[in-house]
Formats: sequence, C-alpha cells, structure tokens
Amino acid sequence: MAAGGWQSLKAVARYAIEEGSPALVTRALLKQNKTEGFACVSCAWAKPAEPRVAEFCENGAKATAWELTSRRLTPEFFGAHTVSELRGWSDHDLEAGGRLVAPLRYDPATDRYVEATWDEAIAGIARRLRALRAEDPTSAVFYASGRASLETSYAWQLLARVYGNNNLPDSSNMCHESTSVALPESIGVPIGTVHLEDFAQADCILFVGQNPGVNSPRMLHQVKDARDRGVPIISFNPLRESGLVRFVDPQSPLQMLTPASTTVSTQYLQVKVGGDLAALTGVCKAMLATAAAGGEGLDRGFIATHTHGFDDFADWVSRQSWDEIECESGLARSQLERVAGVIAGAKAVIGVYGMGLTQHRQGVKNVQMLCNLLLMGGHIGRPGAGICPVRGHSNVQGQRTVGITEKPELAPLDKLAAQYAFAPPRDKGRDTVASCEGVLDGSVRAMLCLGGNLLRAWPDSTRLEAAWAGLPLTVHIATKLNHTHVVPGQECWLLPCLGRIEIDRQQGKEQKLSMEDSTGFIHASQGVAEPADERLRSELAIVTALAEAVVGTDAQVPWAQWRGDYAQVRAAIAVSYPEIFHDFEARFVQPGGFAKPNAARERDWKTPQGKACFIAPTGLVADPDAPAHPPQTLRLMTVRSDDQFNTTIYSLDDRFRGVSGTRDVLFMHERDIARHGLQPGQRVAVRTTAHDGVDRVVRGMTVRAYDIPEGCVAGYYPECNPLVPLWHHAEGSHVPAYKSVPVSIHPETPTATAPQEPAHDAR
Ligand SMILES: Nc1nc2c(c(=O)[nH]1)N[C@H]1C(S)=C(S)[C@@H](COP(=O)(O)OP(=O)(O)OC[C@H]3O[C@@H](n4cnc5c(=O)[nH]c(N)nc54)[C@H](O)[C@@H]3O)O[C@H]1N2
Ligand SMILES: Nc1nc2c(c(=O)[nH]1)N[C@H]1C(S)=C(S)[C@@H](COP(=O)(O)OP(=O)(O)OC[C@H]3O[C@@H](n4cnc5c(=O)[nH]c(N)nc54)[C@H](O)[C@@H]3O)O[C@H]1N2
Ligand SMILES: [Mo]
Repeated sequence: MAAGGWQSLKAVARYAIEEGSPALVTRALLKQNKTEGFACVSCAWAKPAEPRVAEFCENGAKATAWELTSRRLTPEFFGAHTVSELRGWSDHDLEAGGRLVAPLRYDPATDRYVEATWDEAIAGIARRLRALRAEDPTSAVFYASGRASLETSYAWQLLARVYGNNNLPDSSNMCHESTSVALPESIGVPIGTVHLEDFAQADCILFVGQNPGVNSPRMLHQVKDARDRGVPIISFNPLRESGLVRFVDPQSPLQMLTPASTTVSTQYLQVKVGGDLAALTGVCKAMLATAAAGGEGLDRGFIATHTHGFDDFADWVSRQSWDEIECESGLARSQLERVAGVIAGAKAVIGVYGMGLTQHRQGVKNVQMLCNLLLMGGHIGRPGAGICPVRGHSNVQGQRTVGITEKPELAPLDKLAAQYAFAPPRDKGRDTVASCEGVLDGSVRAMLCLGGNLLRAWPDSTRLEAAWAGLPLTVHIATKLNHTHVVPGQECWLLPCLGRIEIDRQQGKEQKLSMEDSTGFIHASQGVAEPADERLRSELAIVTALAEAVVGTDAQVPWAQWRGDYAQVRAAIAVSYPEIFHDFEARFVQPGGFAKPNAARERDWKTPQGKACFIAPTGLVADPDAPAHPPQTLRLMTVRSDDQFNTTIYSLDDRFRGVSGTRDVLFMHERDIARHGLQPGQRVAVRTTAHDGVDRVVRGMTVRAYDIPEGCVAGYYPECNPLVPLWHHAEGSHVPAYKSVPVSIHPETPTATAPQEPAHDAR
C-alpha cells in the first residue's frame, strides 16, 4: 500500500469522529503549521514559510484529534478504577480515556487517584522536594519529553539548576543523542545542516534508517518534488517501508484520481539490522576505487581545504575486505558499487537518517560514517546538500538549544549565574541511562516528568517498573493518562496541562510559544482551540509555580512575571543566548520563523582541528553482543507502527505492514521461521540472549513471515522494551540500542519440529 492518498484522508476523518470533536478538529487543522496557528504536536519536520492549504499529514491530524478529544477523565473515572486495576490496561486504553482535567494525588489507602486543588498539589510537591534537597540536591531528576516549548524548557532547566543539579535527561537521550555526540566531532555543530530549500536543489537523496511515510510524512512533499525532477533516492532499510517505496500525494488531484503513484526509492537496499557501518564503508570503498582509477566522486579541493584525517580514513577503508563488508551488511558488492556510482555522479547529496542509525551500540560511529561519505564529495555546506537527522518530538531539538542538558559544558552556566545571581551546579548530571541506574540503585529519589511515559519508553522496562514504585516522589505534568502514571511512587502527583493546540490565556492575553524544528528554524505557535477544561494550567504556569514554591528566591528569577507574560521569558532567553535569539520577539513570528546560526552550513568548522573531520570506526561489527551469523541468535529491532506516536497507541493496526488488531507480532524471514521449526501464526516467547543473570522475556508474540533480512527480526516499541538491557546502549552517546537486541525465539504452542532451547538460554 502506498503512503498518502485516500486511505490516509479516510483515517484522519475516522479519528476526528471517534474522538468526538470533528468540527473542532477540522477548524484546528486549517491552522496547523501556519504562521498564525500552532506547530503540530506530532513530528519535528520543518514548517515551510509558504504552507500548503492543508499543511499537515495523516499522523499530524491524528495527533491533533487525539489532543482535542471530547473525552475527559472525571473524578468518577478515578473513583471507579483502582490504580492497580489501571496498571493492567493497555497503553491505548489508558490514553483513550481522554484528557486529564484536575490535579490528582495518589492515595495509597484507597489505591486511587483523588482530586486536589492546585494549591494543595504545588504545596505538597514543594514540601517533599525541599526535604529531599536538604538531604541531597542531586537525588531529583527533571526529565523532559520533547514537546514543551522553548519558554517552558528554559524555565525547567533553570528550576533544576537552582534546585542544585544538572539532572536534565530528555527524550533525545533515547533518540538523537548519537547525533549530538557524533556531529560536533565530525563537523563542529550538533545538528543537521540541511534547510527545506536544499531539497529543491539536491540531485541525490539518501534515506538511511528513517521512515518518512510514518514518522515525518510532510517530508514526502519534498521527496515527491525531488522525484518529479528525476532525482535518485537511495534507501537503506532492512524493511521495505511503504513511504520509501511508493507515495500518493493527497494534495495532487491527478494522483488521487488515477492509480498512478510515485516510486520513491530508485534503489532500495535491505541492509541487515546494524549493517550500515559496513554498507556505508562499502560505498566509500567503491568511491575511492573509482577515484583512484581517474573517475569522479571525490571533491579533492574541498578535502584539501576543509577536512582533516582523509588519508587515514581512506587507508582504513582500503583495508576493509569486501567479504566482511558483504557479510556484515548483508548486501552484495555490486549493489554498493551501484550506489557509489550514483552518489559519485551527483553534485549535491542529502543524507537523511533516523533511529536506524542512532539506536545502535555503534550509533555514534554510524552517524560519523554517513558524514564521512558526504564529506568525500564535499556535500556539507553546499546548497542542495548536507546531513539531515530527522528529529523526533516536535521541540526536542529546541529543548537542547535552551539548556535542557545533563552536560554542564553545553549550558551557558556563567551567563545564567550572572543573569539570575546564583551558583549553578557544575557537576555532570544524569542522562537517561544514569537516571535509570539511579532508579534501580535507589540514588534517584524523585522523578519529575515534563511529559513522557518513561516506564514504557525506557529500556529494561520490567526491571525499572519494579524499582520505580520505591521512589519517594513521582510527579507528572501531562495531558493524558499513561502507564507510568499508574505506577505511583510513595508520593505521586499528576498535574494536567494545556496542550499546544489550546489557547493559553494569561492575564487576559493570549500567549504565544516557540519551538525549533528539525532543520533549526525557530517558529511561533499559538493555540487555536478552547482549553479542554477551565482547571487546566499551561506547562509554563505549572513549572513557574513549582519553582516559586520549591526554590523561592534562591535565585533572582521573576517566575511570577514570566507566568503572566511569555514575552518576558523570550527576552530572558535572548539574554542567555544572544547569538541565536537576538530580536527574538520580532523574528519568531515571521513566516517560516528564523534560522539558528549553523557554522557547518557556512563551512566554518568549530572542531578542535578547525576542519571537518573524517573519523574511521574501529571495526565493521555493529554489535559485539550479536554477531552477524550465530546459529540461533537473531537481531531484534523495535519499530513504530503507522498508528502510534511513541507510546501513544492510536490503534492496534499497522496499515502499511498489513497488521490489524494486534501489536504482539514478531516479523521474521520465512527461512528463519523454518530454521526454527516454526510456522507463521505460531505463538512464541522472545528472550534476550544476554549473560548478565537477568531473564528478559516477552511472551505471546505471533510469528509473521515478512520481507526482512535473514537473521533479523522486528517487533513493536514499546511492547518489546522489556527485552532491551539497560547496559546495551551506544558507546559515547548512551542511546539505548533499541534497534539491535540479540534474542532467541521459543515456541509457546507446540510444533512437531521445534528445536530445544539453545543451551545458553536454559535458565
Ligand atoms: N507518526 C509518528 N511520528 C513520529 C513518531 C511516532 O512514533 N509516530 N515518533 C517521533 C520520534 S520521537 C522519533 S525519534 C522519530 C522516529 O522516526 P524514525 O527515525 O523513522 O524511527 P523508527 O520508526 O524507530 O525507525 C526508522 C527506520 O529504521 C529502520 N531500521 C531499523 N534498524 C535499522 C538498521 O540497523 N539500519 C537501517 N538502515 N535501518 C534500520 C526501521 O525499519 C525503520 O523504518 O519519529 C517522530 N515522529
Ligand atoms: N524499544 C524502543 N524504545 C524507544 C524507542 C524505540 O524506537 N524503540 N524510541 C525512543 C525515542 S526516539 C523516544 S523520543 C522516546 C519517547 O519517550 P517519551 O517522550 O517519554 O514518550 P511519549 O510516548 O512521547 O510520551 C507520551 C506522553 O506524553 C504526555 N504528553 C503528550 N502531550 C503532552 C504535552 O503537550 N505536554 C505534556 N506535559 N505532556 C504531554 C502524555 O501524557 C503521553 O502519555 O522513546 C524511546 N523508546
Ligand atoms: Mo525520539
């Protein structure tokens, strides 16, 4: 099935009606991603200065309908269901109950959530947080999920730092942190170098481990325009993802009326899970060979003037054998040579990538390898070319820009010290992995979550859930109920907030917010729908109220004034980061917003060497825990369906992959199914083949024959998260290696030929 088209319009209409607010949703959609409207709450893809009439996609529209639902979680709901009962509910059913409307406190005596006033909630949380701070100011963690605005995020990091720590993990720690670590070493900036306009000038586009049809569908407009110009598109992906295969444009009447659809990828390479390091090395090797024979492909002038380390890199590449490259990537030399030929002939290449590169043990090296390939042809800092990480949450990149980081060297601490007259903590804070470790060993005592659903999104989720309940304090600022909320700490509060689509009035005035998209453009966003309930408070109002109650006047921060007028927060951000945010108030409302300065785009290399750096990996093996050809160990990747946004599960269907009514599916190659003595439709347990004494297992999965490389299997996130060991994360960035978990498969329903469990799994 192609991505886009009538099916996607039908899906949107169905959601708007099911959520009970079709008129509201339709009105809102017309203002989605518009200058006078709101920034979509789904993905972070760029918002054009001249939007289309309907500048949204199926998934963005679903996210809007989901937030604007007419359903509410009333006191009667919480009276009728104990929290223990809700713990048995699915992710879908918990969120489908609708919007949270009043502050809630967990009451252990009745095992229920009970309503509280805002004053009670803020005072209760502050009492506990102040006590914990007196014991150890580093025991509280301030997580941010990636949706909250620049204004709220800035206030959140300041609250953490005045409280006394840099424990500011965000979803980026599970996502593009591999990018944030890799790119500064390679090209001196932590973000991509591609702007929307570059897509119109590119003459070759690579998609490596990113699924635009589902996760950034508006990007398909740029992709389709490129295909209409005859631009080759090369995809590396173990699965043949619909949006990378064919696309029907719902805004093109001709395509809607005829069965014609655009072929997206001109070459589709079904690389093995984790095989990209080898595959990209093969492409580089072929390009070097062509260049050595006098052919094109290397930009020698660029390499000489702008780069460092080319000779060592070329030497390393030449030493990698085609045998090993083919074995690790699962691709043939001839395929990789053909890719090299296309790239070598292109003048402007864009390298797009996502979780297929970052969520691996070698996630950082994966990203650097893509950079190496682009640098060979001078494709960084040239119109129509560049590296393009596609970020996840709609403001995850922006949160980093305004100081949500556990790395003190990345925050302007001296500036903050002067601006607010306090002494910011200088020790490294906890990232996601370190926060998980702290929950497990008891050194984390309070988890404060600005959005998110950590007990589903984190690795090793079963182990973490058991430890989480022992936390003295858990606090969630959230729009909808989720599984993490129903695993309360000893003291637990839920604080319901406005979503970004809702009108945020403070002191009688409608407030604007700001976000940064995946291409580094900063935009205004203004709510358009009436709030779901009059008791809801904005995220910024909640954070500043908490800050006043917890850290009071420990720093000279005008929390209450900020709450009343968000422009004052923007003015404060501009003082902390003048190079990025000067004239913030005037520039962020311009159509298309304004671009964050990006030195690499200008070929100004902010690396220690003062050049863009070629960085060779140490080897081609993607995952030391799961070598490419073990007898019974398979590499599991966890993926998103077309009907979810992270842990928000809209339905149990995955239209593009032909799955309906269930998410407990294990996609396997038919030869692997046979080799394991299994049959399609059979129920199996999946077990991690790690030797750390922990038995990680997910039961009740149904085997499905699928077009996936042998030795690789796929299952859904978050259902498979109990299988990901916490220590199984990327070197350098600590991003959990969610895309390559070594697993074994065990039949739960009998078959005649089922093999014994391998000896090393017998526990
Ligand atoms: N509708 C919707 N939109 C979303 C999200 C959502 O859940 N739903 N989530 C948002 C977030 S937070 C993020 S981070 C992004 C995620 O967006 P993506 O980066 O697209 O993430 P995934 O879907 O997890 O995986 C991307 C692709 O990687 C492939 N892959 C897996 N392993 C490998 C590998 O080893 N090599 C290669 N080459 N490919 C591999 C998978 O088959 C999949 O097609 O999307 C954002 N947008
Ligand atoms: N196995 C596996 N695990 C993964 C991944 C994977 O590919 N595989 N991907 C990882 C990635 S890329 C990411 S980014 C993380 C995501 O991890 P999280 O960001 O922690 O999870 P989400 O599912 O995005 O959070 C959903 C919840 O956010 C709350 N929410 C929604 N809108 C708002 C809002 O406007 N304000 C506030 N305050 N709350 C809101 C709702 O309560 C909702 O239930 O998961 C990671 N986990
Ligand atoms: Mo993400």
